[in-house]
Formats: sequence, structure tokens, C-alpha cells
Amino acid sequence: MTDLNMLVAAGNQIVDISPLSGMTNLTLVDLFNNPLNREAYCISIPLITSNNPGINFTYDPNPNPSLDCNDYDGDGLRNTVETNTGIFVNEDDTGTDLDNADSDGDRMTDGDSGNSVVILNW
Ligand SMILES: [Ca+2]
Ligand SMILES: [Ca+2]
Ligand SMILES: [Ca+2]
Repeated sequence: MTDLNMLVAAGNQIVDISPLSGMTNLTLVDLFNNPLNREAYCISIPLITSNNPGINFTYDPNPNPSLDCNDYDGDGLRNTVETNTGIFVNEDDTGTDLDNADSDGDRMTDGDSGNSVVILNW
């Protein structure tokens, strides 16, 4: 698949386009009218665009324009520190859920300085 040049897949049910991220010979990719996931918009599309200069690349606008690619749940903690282990180690490994702004359900967001994210109730 590494020598793929053109992919016309409009109107399908494609969600994950991460397999395209490592390709460097793409000239035309049409993904219009596919339910692409947020990783597609936040990770794959920027990678494909930078790996394939001059690509003719079409896709729908991000359905969630307020999405912060570095903080999916908007709780103030970056995705990279929300490790979803349920165990707080330190500020770089908070154990919280990157899809839940209040992982422990105490009504304070994970990024709130008063929030105690030590033990989560699973
Ligand atoms: Ca977050
Ligand atoms: Ca969170
Ligand atoms: Ca909380």
C-alpha cells in the first residue's frame, strides 16, 4: 500500500484514516462524506497534508469545530497526561480519562486545582 497515489473513497463509512498517515506518494485523496473520527482531524489529516506536499485532499469540515486537539474533553489537562489508569502519579501521568472532564465524578473537572484525582471509582 505504500505506493498508493490516489484514493477516491467519498460517501463511504470510513472513520479511521491512520493507515494513510505514513504514506508519502499521495496525489489525490477524496474522503468527502465519511464520518471521520477526531483522530483523523487532529492527527491523520495534518500528517497526510505535511507528508504529501501538493496533495489534492478533500474531506468534510470538522463536525466539532470547538474541539481542542490537545485537550479532547476540555478539562484543562492535555490528552498526553490523561493516562486513564485510574491512578494519579504526577502532573504528567494523572490517571484520568481523556474523554471525561470529571473522571472521578466529584463535579470538579480533572484540571481543577481542587480536584483530588487520587483514586477513581471504577
Ligand atoms: Ca483533557
Ligand atoms: Ca479528563
Ligand atoms: Ca473530578
